[in-house]
Amino acid sequence: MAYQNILVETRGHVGLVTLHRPQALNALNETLIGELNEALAGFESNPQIGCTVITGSEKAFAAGADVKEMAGKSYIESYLGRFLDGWTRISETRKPVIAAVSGFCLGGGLELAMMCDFIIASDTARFALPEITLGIMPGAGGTQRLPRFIGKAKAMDLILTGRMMDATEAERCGLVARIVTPETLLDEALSAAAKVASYSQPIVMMAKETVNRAQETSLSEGARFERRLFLSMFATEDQKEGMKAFIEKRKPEFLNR
Ligand code: DAK
Repeated sequence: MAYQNILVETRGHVGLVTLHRPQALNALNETLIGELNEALAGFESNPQIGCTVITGSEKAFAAGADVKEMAGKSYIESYLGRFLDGWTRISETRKPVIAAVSGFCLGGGLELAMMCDFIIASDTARFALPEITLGIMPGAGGTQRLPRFIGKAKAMDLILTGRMMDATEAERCGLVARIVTPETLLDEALSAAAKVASYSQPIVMMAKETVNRAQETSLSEGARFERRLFLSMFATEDQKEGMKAFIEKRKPEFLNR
């Protein structure tokens, strides 16, 4: 499948999507989001793929939604045309997705990164939700996800001032899982993804679903959900294989069932 705004490849059991609109710092237009959804759907339905990495260029993961595409829209045109509806599908993926971020990660770019399961950043990464400077506020989950990552005080600071945060601050406050050098960013992300993909796919998917529950429910409901899925894992061959392999001091061979 030939895409205009992204590059798609597989590396072993890992899917790799590179955002590729260099002339616009990977600004996320409707076509790009549609292509990204299509690529992710392809990886979701491919049993060979266990994890996906989304990355951008060294200068920009993505500088936000495409302001030039948004600028002239009317309310009624956007509402009737379901403008920007495609964005939510990214957060509905069941297999894990890792964001590998270098350079600018702004607005919708940061919202996209936060829809991934975790962010690995290079030390050049810069994060912001600068929508306020454009006379709007974040609209792809930023006002909801950012406080869950970094707490209300810092989220308010970023959303109301529009300021940029560097990688060190982003890691310190819990937005970013790891910081690496720009040269090693892709390798680190691909090797983390390969590790995830080496485990039992259904178990990984259940673990992802369960951690995401923590964001959406009370502690007791979340723990109950965890218990149910945990016990259901004993109905899989992979649980038997994983534990048997440990006892026999060998590498497990997971069959994804
Ligand atoms: N949109 C369109 N074009 C962009 C862009 C963007 N977000 N960011 C950069 N570009 C373009 C620039 O216009 C420029 O194009 P030409 O002038 O060469 O044609 C080219 O990329 C290079 O950018 P600069 O010349 O500005 O490069 P600099 O290094 O000087 O500055 C910068 C880099 C990242 C600081 C600057 O480009 C910048 O401030 N960019 C805009 C950042 C921004 O405001 N981002 C937030 C956009 S609003 C929703 C979903 C998503 C959203 C909302 C709702 N729903 C699902 C409802 C998201 C909204 C947003 O992200």
